[in-house]
Amino acid sequence: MTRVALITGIGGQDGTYLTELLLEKGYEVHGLVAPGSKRFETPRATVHVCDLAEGSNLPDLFHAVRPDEVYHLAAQSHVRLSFDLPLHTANVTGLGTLRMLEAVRSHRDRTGQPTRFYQASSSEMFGRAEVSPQSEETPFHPRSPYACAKVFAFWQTVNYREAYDLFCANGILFNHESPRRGEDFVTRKITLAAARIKLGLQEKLTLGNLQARRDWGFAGDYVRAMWAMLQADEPDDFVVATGQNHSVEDFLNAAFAAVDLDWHDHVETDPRFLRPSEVDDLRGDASKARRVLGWEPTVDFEGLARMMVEHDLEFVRRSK
Ligand code: G4F
Repeated sequence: MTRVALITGIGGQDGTYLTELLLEKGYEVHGLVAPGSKRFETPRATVHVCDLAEGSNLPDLFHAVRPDEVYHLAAQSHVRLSFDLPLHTANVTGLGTLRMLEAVRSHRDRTGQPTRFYQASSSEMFGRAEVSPQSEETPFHPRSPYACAKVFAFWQTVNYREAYDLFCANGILFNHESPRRGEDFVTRKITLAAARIKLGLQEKLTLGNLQARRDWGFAGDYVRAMWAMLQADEPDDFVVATGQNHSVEDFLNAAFAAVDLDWHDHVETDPRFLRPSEVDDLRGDASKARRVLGWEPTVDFEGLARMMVEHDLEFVRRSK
């Protein structure tokens, strides 16, 4: 029997990598996109429109799609923006997850279909963590409206598992990047700028906090962990991370070195890009995912920066 997957946020970085992985594995893939969002075209997945800020068509969508697995990736996922739009973020990122969980529960109760649910939880939930590296045992201390909404969604996911005996798993993913990363996130902002500066199309790059440290991995690796979580014998929560962290400054070094430039000649900082409360230092301990899921990352920090810069050089040349 062909398995059916439903991916919310199918047009985003993770949604596109996950779609490719599931199609390779022979799934029938459906996706949800927000109304008015850039159309995600793929001949091999069926795309439906759904506004997770209200979710009124979710029961009909579940009835039509009958998903075996749901990957809930959609969110207002930009941390800085969540300070400007806290209510919107709470609604889409927090309550949107609850709307999905309710759809899974009522679909199971109506049809008997035991849909498995993956929640895209985030390392941002650790926020001002007092221990390093952070694991599934580390207490949360969220530092943004986005992270607070993700903590709400995390516990709702655990509660639906415990209260209704649903297969619900949280993937606590540390930062994961790729050439498909949105241009507002710091890694892609840097690699695009390095490419444009190299090609003489830009002079300066303006950033915020260069000292923040993140555990950056490759998104293509991380979607394999999402899939593995829904194939496990028991539903559970897993940290997904490389175990190494670096500062924004380290990423600048790696990206600009890949085009033989010195970032000090091109980068300036502006308080506009600072956050009212910052997460200074995150590093994940993914030993449980390695042990239980057999998951391993394949791309290291330098490899990731090089992959993104090489892509962006070509991308900028083509779009000149
Ligand atoms: O790239 P960022 O915006 O990612 P952040 O805030 O760590 O969140 C990302 O990863 C999370 C974990 O997977 C996700 F949950 C979340 O949805 C998102 O995908 O910022 C990284 C760091 C921050 O400390 C920020 O202050 O870079 C610093 N930074 C410095 N200058 C900047 C900039 N970030 C952005 N976006 N833009 C800047 O100019």
